Amino acid sequence: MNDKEMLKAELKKRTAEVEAVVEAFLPEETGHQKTIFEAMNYSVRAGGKRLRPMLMEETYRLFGGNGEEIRSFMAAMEMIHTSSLIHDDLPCMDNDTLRRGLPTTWVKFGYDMAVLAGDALLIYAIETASKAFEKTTRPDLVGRAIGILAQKTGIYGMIGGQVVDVELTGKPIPQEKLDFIYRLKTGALLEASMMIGAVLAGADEEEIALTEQIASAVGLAFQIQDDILDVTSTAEQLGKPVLSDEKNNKTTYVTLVGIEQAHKDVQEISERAVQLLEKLPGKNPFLAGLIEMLVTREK
Ligand code: GRG
Repeated sequence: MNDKEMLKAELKKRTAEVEAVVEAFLPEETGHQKTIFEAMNYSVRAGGKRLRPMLMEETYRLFGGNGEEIRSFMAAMEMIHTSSLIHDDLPCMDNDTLRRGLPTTWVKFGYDMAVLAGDALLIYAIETASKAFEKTTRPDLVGRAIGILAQKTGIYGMIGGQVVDVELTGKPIPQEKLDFIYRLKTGALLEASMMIGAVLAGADEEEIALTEQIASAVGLAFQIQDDILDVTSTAEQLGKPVLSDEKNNKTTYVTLVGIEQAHKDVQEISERAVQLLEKLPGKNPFLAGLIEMLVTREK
């Protein structure tokens, strides 16, 4: 096996391990409110790359973490990510009917239940993260990690980014605002994932700040790559070249700078991330490989 194949095989194994962790924290589907449990679990179980909990765990390991408390945060992070996807797919947002190859939550359970499933997963994520207090000798670190989780999800993080994105849909977006949207909407949860790994493993302030910078670069490169893939897959579907996200009438990085420049920027930003990663005290070759693979992914 060459390096790329080995990394892929390792990724498959680790994805299955992360899925088992997330699964362990999902609610049981019984009781009068059973429908909400079903809608939550359906959405979380629908698949996905499980990238955020994986980055969290790998960062935790890089800083020497070896406890159990990371598990509830990994599950919480995937729940928050899923809650955002459920709301993002709603008719009042992107109005998407398919996600991860399956009917979206609102199509399957109705608009009302999808709103509630997103809300439920968001708050159940905090309940889940709080379970880490039972597994730690450092409640101060768990408390700080919960703070990061909330801050990077909320108005100064993902939700803040989504607000600007929604407001500017269909309008021209200057580069500076697009950067803001990407850094918050996509970047903030990746930052939280890696920072929480570092915090729980006992990293110092300088290391936590460096980790945030690495994750921010990964987030930006990841979102630009997403835009590139949107353009190339739409072009494939339509059988003609396209330059923008024609489906959603959205300004993207590719519309602003063109596809060639977008490719170059992804390369440059991801190289910066890998260089910064090398400055951290520990080594985790899988984490470096994972970052590389994410930003060069082809679907
Ligand atoms: C209810 C918490 C909550 C939020 C509502 C809708 C909204 C606010 C925010 C939307 C945020 C959003 C959808 C950002 C896009 C981030 C992104 C690149 C998603 C795709 O991530 P992948 O590729 O997906 O990791 P998989 O399917 O692999 O998990």
